[in-house]
Amino acid sequence: RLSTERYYTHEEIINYIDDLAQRFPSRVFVKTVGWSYEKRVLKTITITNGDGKANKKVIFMDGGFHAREWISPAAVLYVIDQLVEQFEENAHLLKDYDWVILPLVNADGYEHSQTGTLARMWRKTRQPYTYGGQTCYGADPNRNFDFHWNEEGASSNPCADTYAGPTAFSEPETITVRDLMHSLADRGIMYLTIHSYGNYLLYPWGWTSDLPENWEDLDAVARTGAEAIQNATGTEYTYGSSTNVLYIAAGASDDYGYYAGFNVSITMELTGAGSIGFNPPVTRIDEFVTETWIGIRAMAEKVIEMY
Ligand code: 0X9
Ligand code: ZN
Repeated sequence: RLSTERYYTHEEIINYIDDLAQRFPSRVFVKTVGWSYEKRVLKTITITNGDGKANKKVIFMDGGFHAREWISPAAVLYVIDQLVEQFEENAHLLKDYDWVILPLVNADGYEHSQTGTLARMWRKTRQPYTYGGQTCYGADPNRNFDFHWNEEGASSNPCADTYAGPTAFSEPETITVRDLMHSLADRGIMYLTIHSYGNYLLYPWGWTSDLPENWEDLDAVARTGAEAIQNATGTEYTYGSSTNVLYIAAGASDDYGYYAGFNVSITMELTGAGSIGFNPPVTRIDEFVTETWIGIRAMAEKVIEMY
């Protein structure tokens, strides 16, 4: 079973999903969808109810965009654990929907951030960019998408933490997410991308303060998630459009997923306020991932009722 008592490495994450596919061959499928810059494998796990029906609607979820946000892949693994191991009680989430999950997008950055204190706060990917004789590493994967790429809230400086990259989709990791999105878009109802921290449920747009056409639906989904968490644990989540409740930042995956055709697109910024920040102690992983699952389950139930 999944351990919520420590943070997994990239290799452990891959082994964990591979093992589930071995144990539940009629319901769980693992697929190689790409490779990181440093050639780490990127795999999705698709979770179904095993009825063999093709072309169901899809919830697509990812984690680990930003290297230092360790609680994100941990929370995504917990969602996988619940959908697979607690199948009976979550069967309603898989009746008309398949879940496609990429638990760790930025595998290189994540591994780098596990190499010691100096690297702990790493955010970006690890592809080197040379600039005026100086080499800086990585682009911000959440500024690298080709929708209003490199506009507000993104940097052209390769040494900046919000570097948009030399071009849109300069990073193999974001190409992987893009291709997945396009392959799923015609069945894609909800895209969920898990970050930390700050307790936010954010929906498009993040490149403008304007709201998309079905913003009332997006608001209802985000509110449902926030209320479910508040009722269960008392933790407060703020919900609204990215630009209006957090900050403007263009070229992110949430805007791209919505633009690509997902009806609902949500960035969830998990708990970890104050001194905990990006570094929840291992003793609190369980508390945070359980709380996250409550919110995600409630949002999925709402989306299933609406779409
Ligand atoms: O800035 C980001 O990429 C996200 N926050 S984080 O602290 N995890 O880096 C927020 C992204 C919100 N979405 C858009 N601005 N489109
Ligand atoms: Zn993030």
